[in-house]
Amino acid sequence: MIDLRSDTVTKPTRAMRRAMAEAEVGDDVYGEDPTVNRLQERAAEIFGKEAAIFVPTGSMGNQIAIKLHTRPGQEVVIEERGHIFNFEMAAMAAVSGTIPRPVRSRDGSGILTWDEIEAALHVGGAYYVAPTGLIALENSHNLAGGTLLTRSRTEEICERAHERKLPVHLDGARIFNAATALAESVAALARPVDSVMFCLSKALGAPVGSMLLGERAFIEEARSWRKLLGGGMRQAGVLAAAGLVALEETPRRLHEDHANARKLAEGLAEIPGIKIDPEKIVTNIIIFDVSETGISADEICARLQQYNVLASGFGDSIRMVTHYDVSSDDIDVALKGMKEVVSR
Ligand code: TLP
Repeated sequence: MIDLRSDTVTKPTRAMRRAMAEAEVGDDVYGEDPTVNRLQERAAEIFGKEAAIFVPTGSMGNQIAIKLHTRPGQEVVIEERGHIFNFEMAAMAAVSGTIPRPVRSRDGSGILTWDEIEAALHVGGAYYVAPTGLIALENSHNLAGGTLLTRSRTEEICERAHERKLPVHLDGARIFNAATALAESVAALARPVDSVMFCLSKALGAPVGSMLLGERAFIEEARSWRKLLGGGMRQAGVLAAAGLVALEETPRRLHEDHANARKLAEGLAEIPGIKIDPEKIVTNIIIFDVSETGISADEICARLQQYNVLASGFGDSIRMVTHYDVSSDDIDVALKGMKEVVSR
């Protein structure tokens, strides 16, 4: 199967499996797992942040950050297709007592300007309006099609937010893809934000795990919330070992996934009824509208399975995501399948 549903589907590499088998472990609830500790130190070093904590999922990392930055009754300003708003259930309400203030990006890129954010803020206004507690950014932006938040835009947003004493959290589930596409370091992209979450289990290919990074005191508090939410793992070093390999080895090859995604987008653009601008595909996520094919997205995905290709339908659109278990030849197979499915 050529699995383009997500980059979460990758299987651990041989190096990861070896590292997992040989990992030195201890009880991480006591802070005694040497491999988890090494992963946390290494992530903090790479990102230039004071501290990091290993969490089971990206959702838990994001939600702990929201919990720590806000208090109940506040709003979280977020782009309307943001993962935190759309795919983490109502966790910000259930866990933190906050509600999202979704904002549309006028240019459709999913990347907000400061003016768009500012218009949605409630800071120091009428007492009967829910105050803004946090601004949540996403880089790359998943549901907008892997789009990029540049370093300068991040800096501008954070500078203005901080002038208003508002914290900024970055959902950097795929920040290594963003860094690769922008030719920036992840540290440069994350420098101005108060906290950043990134996933080891997405494009980097580890089987499980994400990291939350920020100031030391913030990460200390995050440890309590991770435990409260049921994320206090014990000999988690077996997972962290794969995460360390993912962190050290995978970033340098992400450009291959981006090239495969562009190739896929260029091929899709030639299929009648598919709407996609290949120029806009800059990382590993491709989202394209299929409404003019006369076949529903779900039906196209179901028929694609006969060609051993898996993709996900989202309304009128299909999402395909490249990763290290998808080769350039697999892209040819997927394109052939799409052409036949749509023209039948
Ligand atoms: N994204 C998944 C699905 O939930 C959509 C995927 O297949 O892309 N932030 C971003 C930007 C994400 O894309 C995801 C997962 C998360 C957070 C949550 O990570 P997990 O699944 O580890 O909780």
